[in-house]
Amino acid sequence: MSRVITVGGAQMGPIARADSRKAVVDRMLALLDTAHARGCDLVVFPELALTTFFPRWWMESQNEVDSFFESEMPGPDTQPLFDRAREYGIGFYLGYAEKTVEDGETHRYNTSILVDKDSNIVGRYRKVHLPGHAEHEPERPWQHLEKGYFEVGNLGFPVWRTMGGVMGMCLCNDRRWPETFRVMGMQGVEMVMLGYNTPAANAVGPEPFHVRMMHNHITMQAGAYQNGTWVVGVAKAGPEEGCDLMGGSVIVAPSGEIVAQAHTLGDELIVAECDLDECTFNKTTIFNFEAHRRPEHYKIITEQVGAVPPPEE
Ligand code: ING
Repeated sequence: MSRVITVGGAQMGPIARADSRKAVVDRMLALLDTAHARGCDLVVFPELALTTFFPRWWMESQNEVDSFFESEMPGPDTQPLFDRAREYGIGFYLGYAEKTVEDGETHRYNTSILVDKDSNIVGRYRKVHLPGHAEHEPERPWQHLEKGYFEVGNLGFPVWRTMGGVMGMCLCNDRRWPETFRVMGMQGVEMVMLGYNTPAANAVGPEPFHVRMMHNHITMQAGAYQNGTWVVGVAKAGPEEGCDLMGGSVIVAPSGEIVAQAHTLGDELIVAECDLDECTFNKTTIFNFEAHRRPEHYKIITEQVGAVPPPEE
């Protein structure tokens, strides 16, 4: 028995600050058309896919910051995406900046949604691991103000039974933290979708590009292997407003093998036939959690935040 879903990773090239939502959605519709032509059941778009990566700038005006957020999803600009996906019978993952009012309070999250083949929003995730800093650091070549523009996600790392399997989501920096994949692994996840905006260079220190690309891939390969799950990681890539973003979008099998990889820094669809039953081997042998995990020895992971080395001699 196999449960194959054909998955498309819809990498996107640079989005300019001045690009309209319509111009961006038109590019996403073109990627969706290609995905349909290539028989995709599910498409994964990048993190913050509707706008340029705006946390790279310090903005005093909340109104200016809010111009990069969506107050409704779908809204007039994004409805065409939902309509075309439903016409094609394609589910999709979409990363965007969410502005929402809950109990009279306005909240802003770095969010992804999972939309099923009937265009119903069946899942929502709000980014937990916000990298960078909250205040303006003018000495940086570019800012990374996710801690200032977004709240920490309040939904945890849920999974959903949809698209014929157990699906999970995360966003960008989340992939660097093994806890992200393990929490979903503990819920039997079979495919983790994530989008990312990752600068090709480190703003604060020397780190060769090939090392950063290795980090990009090993985090997703390890997450896949150690939890017996597929991982689909999709970049917003290319030279965007003076900041080079890395590409390297991949589809990773539960074995940890990369089965599809982008080779450009532009709008590019990568496709793989993903058999969710390939998760079973790792989940029932080497990573049979019930048989092998020893949580009584792991408590420090949830009870402590920072590392505490032993006292100096
Ligand atoms: N971007 C980067 C990421 O985690 C980063 C930020 C890059 C942090 C490299 C540490 C090292 O891929 C986002 N948006 O999280």
